[in-house]
Amino acid sequence: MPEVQSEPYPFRLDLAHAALLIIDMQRDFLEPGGFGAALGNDVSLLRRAIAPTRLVLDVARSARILVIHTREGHRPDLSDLPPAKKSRGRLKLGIGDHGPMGRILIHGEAGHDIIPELMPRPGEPVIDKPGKGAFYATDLDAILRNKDISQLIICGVTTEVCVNTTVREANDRGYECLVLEDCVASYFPEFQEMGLRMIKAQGGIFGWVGNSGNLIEAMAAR
Ligand code: TIU
Repeated sequence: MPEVQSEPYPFRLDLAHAALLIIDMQRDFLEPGGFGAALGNDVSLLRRAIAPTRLVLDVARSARILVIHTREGHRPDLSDLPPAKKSRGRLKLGIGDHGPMGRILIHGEAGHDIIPELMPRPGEPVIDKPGKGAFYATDLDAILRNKDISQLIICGVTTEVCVNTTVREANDRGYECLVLEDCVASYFPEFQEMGLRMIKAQGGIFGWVGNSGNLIEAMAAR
């Protein structure tokens, strides 16, 4: 079994039972005019995760590892949007409102789509999630169990919000998570650092933290 250099100790990658999970690499978070920008954030901080994630995606596809993408978003009639989420932030431009890339975080709108650099291929499951965690109100757990997956390699945005929430949900469900630090990103440098430290502290209380180079090296050596 290839060992991926990571913290707090090497991650033993079981390729037959591993999936790559790419979280919410959507235009609404990574491009100007979307939800991330509406929250007052500089989206350029997230874009540094694109190139390394693309490399990992290519390697996973070549190795025939299951690739799963997620998107945060809501139905056009907003019936799956909790009023508390809709009102949060007292935003001028919030979820469901009309922005430069269509209605913000709404299924079918341009901004809700995954960025072109990481566009899913046919056959790669895309999980539409109404919450921050990818397990809440989705069929992700069923898909992973049906495909006998027990390990998740995690990329995506943002580190302290949807990535951390998903890693915690996955950990409680018995999955082993390897988070690639250069393939996840935050609008806040201090949350990037602390979001990763929270995962790997206390003997890897939620999982492991490595990087794209460690993973690609381990897979090449196998
Ligand atoms: N605002 C923020 O940092 N993130 C989100 O709202 N969603 C995700 O992290 N995907």
